[in-house]
Amino acid sequence: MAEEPKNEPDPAADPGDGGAPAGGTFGWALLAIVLVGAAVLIYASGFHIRDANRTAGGGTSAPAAATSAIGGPFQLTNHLGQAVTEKDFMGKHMLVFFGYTFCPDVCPTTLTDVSSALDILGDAADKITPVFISVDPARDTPEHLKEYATYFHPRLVALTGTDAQIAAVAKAYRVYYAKAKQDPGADADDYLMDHSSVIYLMGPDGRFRVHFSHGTDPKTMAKRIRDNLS
Ligand SMILES: [Cu+2]
Repeated sequence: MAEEPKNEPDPAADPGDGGAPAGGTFGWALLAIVLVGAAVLIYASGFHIRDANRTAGGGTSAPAAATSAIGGPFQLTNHLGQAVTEKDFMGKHMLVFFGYTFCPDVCPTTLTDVSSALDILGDAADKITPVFISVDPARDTPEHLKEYATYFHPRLVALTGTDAQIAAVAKAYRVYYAKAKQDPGADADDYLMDHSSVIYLMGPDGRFRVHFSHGTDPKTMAKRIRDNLS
């Protein structure tokens, strides 16, 4: 009854078993491992690119860790010259966009798209306040914003403030802005602003819901907004 198979050497594990054939097998195995590794890398990088595109362009909810801190308290002045805070916008969704009225392309396009999306939403658009926050308070006075707002949407609220107030709200929304380099001979008042072009949908509680990148078509925007209305 005594069995001692465990003590027997396993022939399959014998490394001295035939040089050339074993080396060939090992070579193919190595190649397979390399190929699988490459496939994994390609897949991983492809996924990363796709994910980055989605975050940048699709209007999908961004990862909670990156977005939970978007938004917050602010003190600004609206286009009627009234002081407002984030509390004045609670109870409705805010569709927030940062820009400036002298912007030659991005801002007018975005505001047109936002207005179109609200039109597509019909009655549901009443639950949303479109908000334009200036990153160029030096030129965007309330009077100037009032005139500008009427070009786009009758309910568009345009906000400006002191340099410090604008810096604070931009930081809260993680928006970048800076005066672009001027041409050497240009007027002091003749300048462009670089700025983030993300549109944020905030909930009636003031919390971030989804964002849209510049160029999101109004239909897509309207659908995503509708999905996020509470
Ligand atoms: Cu702009």
